[in-house]
Amino acid sequence: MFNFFKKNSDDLKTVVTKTSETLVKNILNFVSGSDEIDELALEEIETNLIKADLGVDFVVELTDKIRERKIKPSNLKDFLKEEFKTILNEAGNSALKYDENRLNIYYVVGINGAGKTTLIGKLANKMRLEGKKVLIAAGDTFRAAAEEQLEVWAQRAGADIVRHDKIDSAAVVYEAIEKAQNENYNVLLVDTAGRLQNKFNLIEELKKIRAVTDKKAPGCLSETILVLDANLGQNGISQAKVFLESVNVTSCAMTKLDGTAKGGVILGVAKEFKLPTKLIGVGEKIEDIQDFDSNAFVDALFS
Ligand SMILES: Nc1nc2c(ncn2[C@@H]2O[C@H](COP(=O)(O)OP(=O)(O)OP(=O)(O)O)[C@@H](O)[C@H]2O)c(=O)[nH]1
Ligand SMILES: [Mg+2]
Repeated sequence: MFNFFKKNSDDLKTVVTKTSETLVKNILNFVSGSDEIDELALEEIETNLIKADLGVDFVVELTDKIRERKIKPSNLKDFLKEEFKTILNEAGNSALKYDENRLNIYYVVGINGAGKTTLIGKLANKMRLEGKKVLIAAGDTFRAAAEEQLEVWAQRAGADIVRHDKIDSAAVVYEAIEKAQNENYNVLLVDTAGRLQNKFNLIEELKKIRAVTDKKAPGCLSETILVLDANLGQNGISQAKVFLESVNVTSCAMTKLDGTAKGGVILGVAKEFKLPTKLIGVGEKIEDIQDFDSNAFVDALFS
């Protein structure tokens, strides 16, 4: 039953169907039947790759290579596949960092509505099924009803939660770390506020949480996970820049990959920020989370 999350490659193929059309199929169809890739075809390739949210710089780099190396239509598929795998692997291709001999703290950050709280619920459930003892800190003390929403997820996942209405998030995290240490939890997941109306306050709050963690549980911060909504594509990246620039983000969770044509943004994030995607959200249910496997992702795009 613990393989319940290891969706097979057919499922991943279904998830990336639309992305695959924009990113790969349209391009390959356009050049098929030609002997060479001329300027018109290159323009078409460029337009499609930009539409697929790869990021302009990366797209220009790819089309330059196609031109310089005189890639033939029959070799375009292998060329793109290789390039995509290289970019993803350069950013890193590993699971979330986890040390079984200590408490593992994960901060979950990102803009409003990206899917942070949902991801925490799914991740708590996944980790519980892996046999880990999981505590959640309700660090979003800002948005009304945020803590109730998190509590529902915690119950579903069989995880415990530390929450306090209306006190500051660093105080919640302080109390959660104390509980986690006293009661030997393996994992502490920290939900955070996503509001961007006041960037300064948001970042100050995250820095305070960080200071509390470094003092009370030095060396225990395993990952700072940036949650991005795949539907926002490149826009999501620009909105999340505030996090990339001011807190030490170590990995990305790409949510709402189900049904979007903008899944190419995973490549954009890898290219622009050398940020590995380690988790993907593929639906609204608790089991709709997968470890990201870059080779399987690229294979699914081209299958
Ligand atoms: N289809 C789909 N929907 C998702 C996924 N992840 C989250 N959602 C939906 O996205 C919406 C926002 O999710 P939340 O988890 O509340 O987002 P948040 O980042 O915590 O939002 P704030 O607390 O307001 O900053 C909810 O309706 C979720 O059901 C996913 O992988 N697929
Ligand atoms: Mg939330």
